[in-house]
Amino acid sequence: MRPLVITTPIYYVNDVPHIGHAYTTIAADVLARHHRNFGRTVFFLTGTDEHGLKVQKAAAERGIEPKKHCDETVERFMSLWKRLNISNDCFIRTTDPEHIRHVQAALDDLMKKNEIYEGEYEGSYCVPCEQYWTDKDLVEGNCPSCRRQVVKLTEKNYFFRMKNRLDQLVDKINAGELKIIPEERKNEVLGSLRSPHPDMCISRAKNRLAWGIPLPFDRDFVTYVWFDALLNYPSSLTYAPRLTGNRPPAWDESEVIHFIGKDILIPAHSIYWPTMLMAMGLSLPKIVAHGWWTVEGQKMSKSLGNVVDPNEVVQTHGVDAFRYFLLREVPFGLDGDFSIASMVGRINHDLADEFGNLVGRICALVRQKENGVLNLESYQSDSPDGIRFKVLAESRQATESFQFSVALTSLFGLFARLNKKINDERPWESAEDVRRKTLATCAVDLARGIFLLSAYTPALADEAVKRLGCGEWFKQGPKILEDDAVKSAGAWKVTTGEPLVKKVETKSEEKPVAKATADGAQPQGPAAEPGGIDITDFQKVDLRTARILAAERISGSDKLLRLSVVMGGAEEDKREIVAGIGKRYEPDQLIGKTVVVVANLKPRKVFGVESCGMILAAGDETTLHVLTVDGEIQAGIRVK
Ligand code: ME8
Repeated sequence: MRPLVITTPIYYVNDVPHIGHAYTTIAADVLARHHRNFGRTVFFLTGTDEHGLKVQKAAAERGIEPKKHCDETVERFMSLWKRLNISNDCFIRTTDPEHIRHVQAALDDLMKKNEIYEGEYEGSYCVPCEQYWTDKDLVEGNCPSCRRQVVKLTEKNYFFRMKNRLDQLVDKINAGELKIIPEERKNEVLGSLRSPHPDMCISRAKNRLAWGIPLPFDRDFVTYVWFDALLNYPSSLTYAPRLTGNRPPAWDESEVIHFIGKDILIPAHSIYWPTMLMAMGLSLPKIVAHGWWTVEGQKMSKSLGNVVDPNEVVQTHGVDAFRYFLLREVPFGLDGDFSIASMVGRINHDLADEFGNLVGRICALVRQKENGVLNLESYQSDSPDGIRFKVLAESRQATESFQFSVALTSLFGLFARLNKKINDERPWESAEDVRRKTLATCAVDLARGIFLLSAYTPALADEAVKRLGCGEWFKQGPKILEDDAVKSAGAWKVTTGEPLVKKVETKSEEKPVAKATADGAQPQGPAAEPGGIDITDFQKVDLRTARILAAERISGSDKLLRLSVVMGGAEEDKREIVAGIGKRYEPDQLIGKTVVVVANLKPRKVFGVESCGMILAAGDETTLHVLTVDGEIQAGIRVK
């Protein structure tokens, strides 16, 4: 069977990784682990996209070199993937010297083949933002970022001959040579290909954007970031051995699967990338585009302050609960909504009650009734619920066709059936031969389920295997799924102990929260919570540093000020907050201050102005002081 190359997008190094990035990477990891478990050679790539204007600007704001900025921010991704148990074979950064050389060699080669030509680019340019925008990006004819007027500019640039390949691309999609999954996304791509697409402009003038890969044939230009970034997929295969010591397979002899979110399917992965591959004479991949996560019904955004940091989620609920939840909750391909309450539901019901409890009760019964050693000779392979083989095969098939939630549903269906079998057959009081049959059959089938589950929740699966004492048997790999594998299973020495999966206390969430009083004002003082609140309650409040850029009085009110604050480097990090501090502060006194805001309050209208957050202050209307921070600190940093 051909080796498998599995990739994630290479994420923008400037971003703070959130559940969206974690989702794609975990899904890719599950597929990689699954195929490795079944003996297939897998090479799994992830990394960061480090060139471009945003990085250049962020570094300039910090007064450091872009590469140094990237070296610092890339750590967020590297450490998160370690923490989430991601088994990538290589981590590529587009600033790796080998990648830069690879991109330049590809450009040279395409230039020689006349796939790249010099032409004129005409576009709408925003002078303050130093950025070209397409007509469809413009907002009422203005720059979508700063809303100022754009100017029409025409300048020399280099283009990749993409247009002429589009008919061929449609044929290849229809023939299944380029696979786009799921089907609806494939149809969207075909729909988009019915409209004209111009050749791709692959250069950016260096005097405006210096932080990029210089074009080898014209040093006044750097490479367009998407052209550079997409090439990471084959380029990293060429130098992975230096990074990791692992020898990757060659592109053309592998099956390549790109996991991406639906945001970067059209045009980047479904039009630019396959036409680039065609021009380079490389084979076409499979593209799997998943849906979009929102948080408690809202789009995740820094300005709404609702970006979920996976580090915080796993700190409280554990890595495997997070991995399980993301892939179980939403059919892959569809959009999903993240909430801690739904995750807790899954932990308590699926992981603790269904799975952890099954492992725990089998081990406890074996300890009580069999002196802790499970003899497998009584395994009943012809048991009426031999349906298990069908379930295991279905689950395997679902994982391999990217239907992760279906795969988990069938596995947990098997666990539920085994729990029911124990309830029905009552091994704690049945005759010895019956009891042994029940326990051996349930334990073996549970272990087979764990084999398939291990790609999803590797640490939990390892612990369950230890408890069941079947580690040696597991070393046979997928053979254990075969009917007669029990013959070689030996005897298992079980271990009992703490529950395998601890349930999450939900009492505090069920308690009524403090209600608004009749006149709409919030009650004074903290909500009654005997014994104090839990740390998770505190973590629900997203406190961030924010810098006040502008302040003005709201006419008609003597205490309300309208503040424009910034909480990061991007335009979307700006927001407006209405604060009742006008009796104590003049607007001018506030400009430039770094304050602390509650960033995840639902926006609400105050005096006709939408207020997105609340500034923390101590004291009453006339004596109050806004909370500031000790020393210099960036805006947008979480206050803990
Ligand atoms: O686009 N829901 O990088 P990026 C689900 N550098 N997935 C999400 C998500 C959400 N709310 N938010 C982000 C780039 N993602 C380019 C890629 S590849 C050659 C270059 C995930 O940091 C999803 O996989 O913006 C999406 O496609 C990706 O992060 C975008 O990451």
